[in-house]
Amino acid sequence: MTRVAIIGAGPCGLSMLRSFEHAEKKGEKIPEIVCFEKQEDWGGLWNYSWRTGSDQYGDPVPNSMYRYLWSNGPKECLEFADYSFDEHFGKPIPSFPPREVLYDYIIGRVSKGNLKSKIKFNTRVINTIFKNEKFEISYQDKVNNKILKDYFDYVVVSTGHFSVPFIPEYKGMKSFPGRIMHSHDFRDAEEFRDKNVIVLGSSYSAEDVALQCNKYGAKSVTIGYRHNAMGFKWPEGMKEVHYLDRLEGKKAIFKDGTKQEADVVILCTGYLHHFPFLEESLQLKTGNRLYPPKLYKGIVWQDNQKLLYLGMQDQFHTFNMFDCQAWYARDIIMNKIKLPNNNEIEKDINKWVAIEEKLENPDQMIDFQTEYTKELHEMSDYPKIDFELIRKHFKEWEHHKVEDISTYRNKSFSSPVTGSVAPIHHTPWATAMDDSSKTFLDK
Ligand code: FAD
Ligand code: NA7
Repeated sequence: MTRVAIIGAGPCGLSMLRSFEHAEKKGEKIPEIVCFEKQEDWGGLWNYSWRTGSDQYGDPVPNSMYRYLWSNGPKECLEFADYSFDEHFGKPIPSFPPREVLYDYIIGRVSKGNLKSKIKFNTRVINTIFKNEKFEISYQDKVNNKILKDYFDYVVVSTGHFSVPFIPEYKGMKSFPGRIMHSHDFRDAEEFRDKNVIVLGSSYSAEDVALQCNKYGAKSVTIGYRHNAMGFKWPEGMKEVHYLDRLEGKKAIFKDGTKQEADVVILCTGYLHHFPFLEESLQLKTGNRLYPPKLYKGIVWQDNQKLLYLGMQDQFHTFNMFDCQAWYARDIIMNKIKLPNNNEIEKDINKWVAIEEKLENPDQMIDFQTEYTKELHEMSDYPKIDFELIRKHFKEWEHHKVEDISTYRNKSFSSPVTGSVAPIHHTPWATAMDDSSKTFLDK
């Protein structure tokens, strides 16, 4: 019998498990599946952990999410086609839920069957080699500190790529008397109340960590961008300046001449695609981009087509794109989709990469990833979902952010699955301090 290893039980790994469950429910014979998850529970980044550094077994903590994290895009854009928000919550809910609410939704979909029994928790894959037409996986049972081996026909890598921080060094860091940290270790903005906070970076983490610090009472927040300013209309107490030149004592000195008193520097400088658990010839090597090279349809490893990667792209689309990828990967594994020859594979990858390299603005990037997801969607029996509506929502959301970065989370969108319109949340995001499910779902 075909044996499949899934590495990671975050949203992508769970999409993979769910795709097989769908096929099984239709009466199809599915392969034997073993999912390895190094944490003690499922949900990936959405399974919040207070821990930073390493866990009780000495294993690096993968979690990068923090308290008070609210969805950074409309929930309607990530909705599962086979499990709507209305179905899970029994009523329409607002468009930008906090982490705990989204976690509940992700887990709700997979909790009903027996998928959990396919996952080995507290189990870290430490090495994967391909020999004699099989993958040999070595893994550590963390609780008993035992190293074991198993053999598989296919491997699905769904370990995410926002867990291993990229940490640059700036002049003066060694003697800076305050705290220097990466957003990977950021857990609670309350810590920075009344502090002068420097945030470096110009992407999602910089934007959200800076806003969080401002919202929870930082004295000042100064964002230092390297290439392109985010350029939002920042609320009082925040500013965006050009690139940190150096730290001198407690002063942060920027290339544009700005000097700012600093208590803490938070590096929102992104993450590494890091796969130390794969032999080198199997490792995807890429930065955070919309079409990493060497992946056919963004999934199939060009040099060994029995190795499949999920969710390795930079992401506008998330959960339903992961689903489309998983359904496609499942159909390759189950021989329902035949891969073309190597030339065709090469040509297809090059085509997507060439388009991706010419993208200039968020609207074009949204179009690109929507086209990619739609193409995948058409190749499997993933249920109906309105990706045109999602495209429209993403563009509207981008424009809301430009209008006012403090209010975009107060808006409402309609479901691409059920058509229902989200109610406006009872409290505007800027003054909603309590992010518990209970408070969010109240009324
Ligand atoms: P992950 O969620 O990272 O899950 C990977 C899993 O693999 C983890 O459980 C990990 O323990 C496991 N694993 C890793 N290595 C091994 C190993 N060697 N052996 C066994 N198991 C292993 N997306 C949104 O849609 N909306 C948001 O608002 C949003 N906010 C975000 C905020 C932050 C701070 C970050 C970092 C990301 C955010 N994202 C958001 C994107 C997020 O990456 C995706 O939503 C999603 O979590 C990706 O799922 P994944 O399964 O690919 O990876
Ligand atoms: P991203 O989106 O990969 O962005 C990384 C940012 O880091 C980007 O703005 C880079 O700016 C910046 N960067 C990288 N190196 C440096 C240095 N040396 N100095 C200053 N700035 C630097 O990662 P995020 O953490 O923001 O987002 C990850 C996920 O979290 C995302 O999907 C969200 O859903 C939440 P550059 O443009 O290269 O100058």
